[in-house]
Amino acid sequence: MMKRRLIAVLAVASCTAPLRADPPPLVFDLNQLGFLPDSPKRAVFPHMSAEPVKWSVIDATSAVVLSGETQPRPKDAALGYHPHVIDLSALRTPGKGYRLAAGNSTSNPFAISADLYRPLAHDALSYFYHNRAGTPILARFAGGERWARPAGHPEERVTCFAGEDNRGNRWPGCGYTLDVTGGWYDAGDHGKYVVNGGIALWTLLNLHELRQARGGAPVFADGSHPIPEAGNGVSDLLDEARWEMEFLLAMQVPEGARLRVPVGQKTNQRPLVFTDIDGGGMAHHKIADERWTGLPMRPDRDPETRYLYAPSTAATLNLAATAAQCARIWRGIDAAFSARCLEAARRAWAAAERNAQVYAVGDFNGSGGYGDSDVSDEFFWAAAELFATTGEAVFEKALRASPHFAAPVDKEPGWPSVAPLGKITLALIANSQPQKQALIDAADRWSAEARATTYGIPYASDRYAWGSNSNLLNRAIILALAAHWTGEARYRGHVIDVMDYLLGRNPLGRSFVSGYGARPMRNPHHRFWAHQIDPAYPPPPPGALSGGPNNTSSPRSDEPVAPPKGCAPQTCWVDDARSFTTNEVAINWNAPLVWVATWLATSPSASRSSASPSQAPPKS
Ligand code: 9MR
Repeated sequence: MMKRRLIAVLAVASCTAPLRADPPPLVFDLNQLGFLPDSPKRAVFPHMSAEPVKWSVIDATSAVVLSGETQPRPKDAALGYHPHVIDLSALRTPGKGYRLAAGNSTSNPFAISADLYRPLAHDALSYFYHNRAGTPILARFAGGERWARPAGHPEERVTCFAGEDNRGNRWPGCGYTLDVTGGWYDAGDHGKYVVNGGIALWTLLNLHELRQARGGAPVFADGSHPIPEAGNGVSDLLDEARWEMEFLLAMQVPEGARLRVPVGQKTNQRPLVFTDIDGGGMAHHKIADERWTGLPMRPDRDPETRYLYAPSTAATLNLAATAAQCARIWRGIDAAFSARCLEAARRAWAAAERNAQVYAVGDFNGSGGYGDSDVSDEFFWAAAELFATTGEAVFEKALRASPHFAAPVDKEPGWPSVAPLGKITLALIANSQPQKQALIDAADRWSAEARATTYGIPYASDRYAWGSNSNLLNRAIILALAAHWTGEARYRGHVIDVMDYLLGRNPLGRSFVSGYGARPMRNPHHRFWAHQIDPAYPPPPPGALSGGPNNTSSPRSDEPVAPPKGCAPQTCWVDDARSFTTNEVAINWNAPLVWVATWLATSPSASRSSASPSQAPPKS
């Protein structure tokens, strides 16, 4: 890790361009896009006084269309002010150029529109095209020349890392090479990780499956979205997802391969003991650079040698789960691909059962760890997907034997905690009432949290972890599913609370999504969208989500720029490419943004209820 950060600091120090100044603060914290006509609409007005304040909404002609008084909440100790809630839900007439006014303050213009989230759904999905490895990124799909680039890592034929890691453990390598060209880059770095690829891919595929369950035409119908495969007769969402699925399949260890890996060891201790295993069917944990590169770095210029790293049980189960999901989705679309997925999923499951304790350990230089010492949830998730696809008793038995089967959903999904993904699949595909109920119960708890928080979000904890914005979105997915199953509007209201928060109703008054809102995130930690570091590089395209506030693992000693010490939890964020703990972007964070934005663009309560995001939006 250290190396990457040092190089990044040097790159910054040698750069003469001024860092882009933040736009001036807004006085109202509100969704900077605006609101859906039929949704709850709330803004927060930070104020030192506890007395209510009169407010009004004016339209584009400056006519007052709504007015009222703020609802002051008790002073928030960490923020140091009274958050005054402004409820403008009665404003329903579609239009642009509305402004909120109170005292001497006037907000930026916002819209009331049923189409509010349609462009965001597309741009958030485009994130994945932009981050494809192994193929040139073409201007006509990327929204302009500045985001075009040559293929990164176009011929990724690689073998396993052999040699010493940072702790002096000697890794033995493997006797083969794999062609793992393609897939998506994980985040700001150029690593490709099966564990994180798994949840990101599952999330996009689940969006497709939810639409199937609702009985509508596919979301992102063929030809509606700017990617090279548009027009091939398959939904563009599935085309994008397949780009990653093919990569995950390529990460599978060849049949019969013997490997020496650490078994049963959960930490990077020294010495690691290597055991000979039949690794056939497992999935390599990652393919990544041997050493960290700095910012900026166009992927085709990456000078580092890339290696496969040892397989892990968690990666193998990510492959089993997503390949099983693939098998049922592509059954009627491409039978050969579906069969290939199912065969890979079965082999991966068998390999994980045979090698149930191969944890991702090893202290390597050029990539993140994605280490997880509890794979019981990965076993549950994979069994759920295999059961939903095959209906076979062996998978049902594995499910019922899992501690996760009857457990409540006590946490939103995330790359280390995937049990909820299995529960969602069992509820949605296998129509399991108990699993549905467990998810609805979680939605109820988060709904209660929303009522208790200053900014009205379904997340009451003061702990904002690395990628906290995705934790909120992953809760929003479950809240949306609860709305789908119960028809109760309040769940949808909390989904909107999450989007309101991400797009400006937060104590920073910032939108965490590039290109969206009056004060969007501009300077992500990303090796190509590195305009802040080097003006020859592009800014982020619209639709990329920042990881968000982090007060649990930020700042790090190797982080050149970080949020101020003692920051209030929701303000521990800085729009700076050098703050990788708060302002990185990643596939597992953008995937739930696609899910939620698409759901809001197409969900039944929206007035354009049957609409799919069908027209590609104009690119900025
Ligand atoms: O998202 C990951 C977060 O949950 C971890 O706390 C963090 C530190 O291990 O790593 C994050 O994942 C990074 C990965 O290791 C490498 N690519 C960039 C990812 C996002 O920052």
